Amino acid sequence: MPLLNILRYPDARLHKTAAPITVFDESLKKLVNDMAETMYAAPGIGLAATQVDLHKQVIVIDVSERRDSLVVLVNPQIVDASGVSDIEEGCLSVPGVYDIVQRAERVKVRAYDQNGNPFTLEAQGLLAVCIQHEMDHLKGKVFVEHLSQLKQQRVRAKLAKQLRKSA
Ligand code: K1U
Ligand code: ZN
Repeated sequence: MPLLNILRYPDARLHKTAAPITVFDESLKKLVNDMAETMYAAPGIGLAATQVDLHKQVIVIDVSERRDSLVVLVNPQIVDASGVSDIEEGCLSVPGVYDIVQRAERVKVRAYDQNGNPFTLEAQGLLAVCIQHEMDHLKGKVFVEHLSQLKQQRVRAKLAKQLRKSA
């Protein structure tokens, strides 16, 4: 199975808003499998459908050390959030850039799995931060857009340099 192509910041398609899933069918299960495979291969701890140019509310996450605890979030909604976390983030769409973003330390999320079963997940620490990071992708927001204008300019310059080197 070929891996999905991950869009690179500042691609405008990363700013599209994802639509909710209305039909839980085989094509959704295939998308989830392909996204999980792409995330594990990258390697990453999360991936939002927006990053592979599919503008649907689908997220895969695995923050476990053994890489055996896949979390699938379809149409996720944060229903409660508390505390403050300042974990350093990275992004498969912004390679080589890491920075701290202030987010909630704990979140309660309602979502569906790939079979259409609703569930509630209470998360904290890295999982909570990753959920918020991936849900930002579904809203068309990339983590560097939480940083100061100066830092964003530096990120754009760094990525432009990377692009020139690889050309
Ligand atoms: O959204 C993405 O691009 C995935 C991103 C998720 C994320 C990382 C850190 C904090 C918040 C959200 C990544 O997975 S970046 C790569 C990464 O963090 C990692 C890769 C391999 C092993 C461990 C971590
Ligand atoms: Zn990301």
